[in-house]
Amino acid sequence: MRQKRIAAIHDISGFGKCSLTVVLPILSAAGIETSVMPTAVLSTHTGGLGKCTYRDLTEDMRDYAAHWKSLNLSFDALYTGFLGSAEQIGIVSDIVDDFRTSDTLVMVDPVLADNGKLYATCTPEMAHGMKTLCKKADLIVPNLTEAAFLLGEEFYDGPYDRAYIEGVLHRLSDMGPRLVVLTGVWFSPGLLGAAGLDRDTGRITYAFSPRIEGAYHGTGDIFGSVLLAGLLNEMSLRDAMQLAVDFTCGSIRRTREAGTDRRFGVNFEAGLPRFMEELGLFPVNYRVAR
Ligand code: PXL
Repeated sequence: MRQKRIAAIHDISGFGKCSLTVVLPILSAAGIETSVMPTAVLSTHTGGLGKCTYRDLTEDMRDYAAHWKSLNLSFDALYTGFLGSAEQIGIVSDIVDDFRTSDTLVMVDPVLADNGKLYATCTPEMAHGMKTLCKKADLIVPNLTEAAFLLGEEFYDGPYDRAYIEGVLHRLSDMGPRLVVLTGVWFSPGLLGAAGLDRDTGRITYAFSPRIEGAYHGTGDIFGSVLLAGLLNEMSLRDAMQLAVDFTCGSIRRTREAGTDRRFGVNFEAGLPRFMEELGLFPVNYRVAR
């Protein structure tokens, strides 16, 4: 089997386990060659660890992509996440146009906000620009706060009902993406998970696992990486969603049991052997060339 290759366009936050420091290990463990285009370099994420350094790499990105283009590189997926400036949205949009083929899965995680609030570095201009990027995507993976920003609707905290969630899925898909996976979905207090719409089949599916209290950093990036790993390993949308929900929930459970500071990110590393086994890659069927 040919090894798949993706380009991951996210920031590097040195400490705190989110963006490229989780995307890269998870996709590599899934046997996927992962090229990275850092959008910014920070000492930590922006979620409550004090004043972080912030090196915006907007100026490098066009040349970076032009170099890749000169090497004739092709990608099975382009996976974008946290962007460092409003200008980067247009640059990433051009990169999508340059590298997309009929076989490329363009996955946009519109990293903007959580729990009803924009992240510290995200401006309303970025929220607006992110809409245009989402229009180009095959798959978007917003949480419910991001969905509200994209749709220009009021965010409200759950519990949600199916009519609301399914309406949001359809309204987001009407913007352009064929596949929409919404995170942070709950109908009753004990279960938390994701809802997905495949517009080609019209099917809506759900994946849940037991809710563990508390907001942990980087879990959206972990969810997105596992989802993409599942899809590129030929799983159905539903199975990839369940894999991603279970992996994320396991990472949070381990971290809560260890009593780790929530801002430090979650222990996803201990879940990697089982994850590889579920993808059929470990221990006996390692399909990627040894
Ligand atoms: O996980 C999303 C994310 C990515 N990158 C940076 C962040 C955050 C969320 O706070 O601050 C720098």
